[in-house]
Amino acid sequence: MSAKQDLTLHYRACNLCEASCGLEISVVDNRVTAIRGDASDPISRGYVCPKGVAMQDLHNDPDRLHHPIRRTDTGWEEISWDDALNEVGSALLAAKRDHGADAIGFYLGNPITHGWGPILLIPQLLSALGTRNRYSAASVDQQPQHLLSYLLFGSPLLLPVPDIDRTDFLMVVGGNPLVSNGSIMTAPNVKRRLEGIRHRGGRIVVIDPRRTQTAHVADQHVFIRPGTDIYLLAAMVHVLFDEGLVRPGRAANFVDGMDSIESMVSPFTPEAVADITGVDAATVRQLAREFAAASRAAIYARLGVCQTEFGTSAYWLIHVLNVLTGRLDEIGGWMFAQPAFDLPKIGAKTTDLIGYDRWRSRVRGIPEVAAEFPSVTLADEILTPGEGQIRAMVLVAGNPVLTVPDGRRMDEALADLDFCVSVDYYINESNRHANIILPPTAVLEREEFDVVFPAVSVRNHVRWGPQVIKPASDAKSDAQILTDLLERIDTAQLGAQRARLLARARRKLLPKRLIDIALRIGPWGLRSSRSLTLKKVQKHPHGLDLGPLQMVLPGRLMTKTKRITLNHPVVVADWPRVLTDFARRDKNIDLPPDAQFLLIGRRHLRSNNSWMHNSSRLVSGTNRYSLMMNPADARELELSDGDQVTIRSTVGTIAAPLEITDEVMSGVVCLPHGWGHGTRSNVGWRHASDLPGASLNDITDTQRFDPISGNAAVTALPVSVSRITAT
Ligand SMILES: Nc1nc2c(c(=O)[nH]1)N[C@H]1C(S)=C(S)[C@@H](COP(=O)(O)OP(=O)(O)OC[C@H]3O[C@@H](n4cnc5c(=O)[nH]c(N)nc54)[C@H](O)[C@@H]3O)O[C@H]1N2
Ligand SMILES: Nc1nc2c(c(=O)[nH]1)N[C@H]1C(S)=C(S)[C@@H](COP(=O)(O)OP(=O)(O)OC[C@H]3O[C@@H](n4cnc5c(=O)[nH]c(N)nc54)[C@H](O)[C@@H]3O)O[C@H]1N2
Ligand code: SF4
Ligand SMILES: [Mo]
Repeated sequence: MSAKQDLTLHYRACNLCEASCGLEISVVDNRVTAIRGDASDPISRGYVCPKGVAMQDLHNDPDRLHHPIRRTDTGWEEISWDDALNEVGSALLAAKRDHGADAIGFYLGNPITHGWGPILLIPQLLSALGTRNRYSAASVDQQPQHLLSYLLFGSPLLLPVPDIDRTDFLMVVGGNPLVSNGSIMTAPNVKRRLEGIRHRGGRIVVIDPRRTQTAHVADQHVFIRPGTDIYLLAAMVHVLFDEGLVRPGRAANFVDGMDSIESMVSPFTPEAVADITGVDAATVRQLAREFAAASRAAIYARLGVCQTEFGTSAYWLIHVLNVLTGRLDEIGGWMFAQPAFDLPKIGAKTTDLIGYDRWRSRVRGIPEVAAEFPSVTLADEILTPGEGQIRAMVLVAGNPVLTVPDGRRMDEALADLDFCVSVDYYINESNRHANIILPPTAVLEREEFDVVFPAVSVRNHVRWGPQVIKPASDAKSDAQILTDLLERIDTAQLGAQRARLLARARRKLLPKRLIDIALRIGPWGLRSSRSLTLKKVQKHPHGLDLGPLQMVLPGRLMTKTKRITLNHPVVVADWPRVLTDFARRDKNIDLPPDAQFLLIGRRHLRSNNSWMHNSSRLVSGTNRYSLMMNPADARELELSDGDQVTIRSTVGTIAAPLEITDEVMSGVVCLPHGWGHGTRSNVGWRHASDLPGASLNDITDTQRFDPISGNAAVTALPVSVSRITAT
């Protein structure tokens, strides 16, 4: 038989970013030979980005781990799954027995958010372990959004998205969807969707300290001084009140506390914020007026707003602007998806996600958000002796040494543990300190049902992801690894008989039976005309389109009162801090004496946080590590393009080649994170380790964070830059 006859085509969604594009995957002899966009996918319609195509490299990568490994004095050795899981179970239970449950730390990374397995199993594992020391990448990312969704709408997972397919005016603040492909906004082929706005005669405005790829396709780009969005947004709200543009519409029936916001924003006149933000007063007024006047509009913000010291209060103003102008839950506005698997409800009812500040972190007293502490204090909790000190760590799909502020200290902390287990298929900068690494199957080797991203999609949809290639017979998925570990913990804690019963129930229910039940009782289930069941969903290999977003409020609110308290006491209590900072900035004290620039981050279409740099097809050309600087600043410092420079913060110093470009505003420098694989020894991704670069998070600061949500403030980092002189 020729290879051609062996070729089979498979369809499923890409899980490398939130866009969830449909893929057409060619397989010959159980090997991926090509990946294309699936033209029949009703949501992504054939779009695919270079990462989706490069997914095959992940499956064919010789550096990928396929068997559990254990660290020994002389290096890593392969061990059996049974030995590995037994050792992990005993070590975690020993830490709990000797030091208490909080001695076990848990860090969940970003890449496995798509699958049902980790999402449904991790809460069970955490509750069996009983630890409060839970951390995730969310606290270097979107924690302000979760907290505000909990405070305003009643579930941290009830996250509104801009209805970009029907809006006439989209304001993007601190997001670069053309590169990130949309975040907390599942919108495959964002470019086509943004072009749609302009074809309808609408407008796109981008607020960003860099003229990004998204800014290039917008009608207007406004440079803003990093970290000052809160003042621009407050001034826009001020203009709405001042000019009588507050028109909440239907929301007035279920939103309380709108009037009191007027006095909160009264100091923030367009004139008062102009020097601080770098946005002149006329532009602030124009933005507010245009936003208020558009027939359908939404203001959307992401990392540039969340990753600041005022992440929660600034992002709150995004909600306020949408509510006051009548955009909440209106077509073309700020809407909620209706996922077939209703995670905002199921997650809220079956876990301890619902809540805020029920307990605080031991060392720095930072409030929990959705039962998590922020990653900015993980190293403190490992390195500070005392009751509750973390001594054993579980790392799942994460690389905190490169992705959490002050990576060097995180590195030190992980090296200091008594025990560390990682669930990951690479030896990365973090789990090189692990005692045991448990490698899961990769995406195409497992069935997948996305329980997360349909909840933040700009169009309702559902799909089942079949297994495309068969893994080795002894391979385990993330879900199987977690289940096996849970069984061992249960056996030790509950006794063999009860553990066996629990395990049997779990195996019966997960995943298919549970997904089927969730679909049947969900918004598109048996009480709707769609009558969705898992079987019906599986009949649509390209995914099932459930149509545009629908108005769901106030019915979908999960607050106790079924109303929204817009002037929420948590935000009101933070306001004096905002006012104090404003007064300080007003006196022009913006940078510490020895800093010249504010550093911002950058993402590239062919990079993905700290990983996928082992794929040679992804790490060439423009996907590179460089420090962007405005020509005027470079001239003043007498620096030339390509110069090697040092970037110094209060935390540390790293080096980078300079790239001079007027893309970044004066006073701002810009560097990507997730690089620097060659700066640490014994990492397993060999190609990535040969690449130049350093880790941006070696100079970010764990003391810079939003004290309300705990989110890391990695943007607007004060730094100084100087040429490395040859010695
Ligand atoms: N300075 C700065 N820091 C940042 C950011 C920033 O903008 N600036 N962004 C932040 C954001 S938004 C995020 S989300 C975090 C991400 O932070 P992390 O989640 O900590 O890091 P990643 O690089 O996404 O995770 C990579 C690891 O997951 C593993 N992995 C990939 N797929 C799977 C899988 O299917 N199963 C398992 N078990 N493992 C898998 C990879 O092999 C890799 O080792 O970084 C944050 N850090
Ligand atoms: N190709 C690719 N896609 C990805 C990822 C990736 O690493 N690579 N990561 C994924 C993940 S985990 C996430 S969370 C999303 C993130 O999705 P986005 O938030 O869309 O991604 P970023 O490119 O980090 O966009 C942040 C923007 O904020 C700007 N910015 C920085 N500081 C400020 C500020 O103070 N104010 C304002 N207004 N803007 C500021 C930056 O210049 C940048 O353009 O992307 C996801 N998609
Ligand atoms: S944009 Fe790229 S990485 Fe993201 S889901 Fe689509 S193909 Fe995958
Ligand atoms: Mo993220």
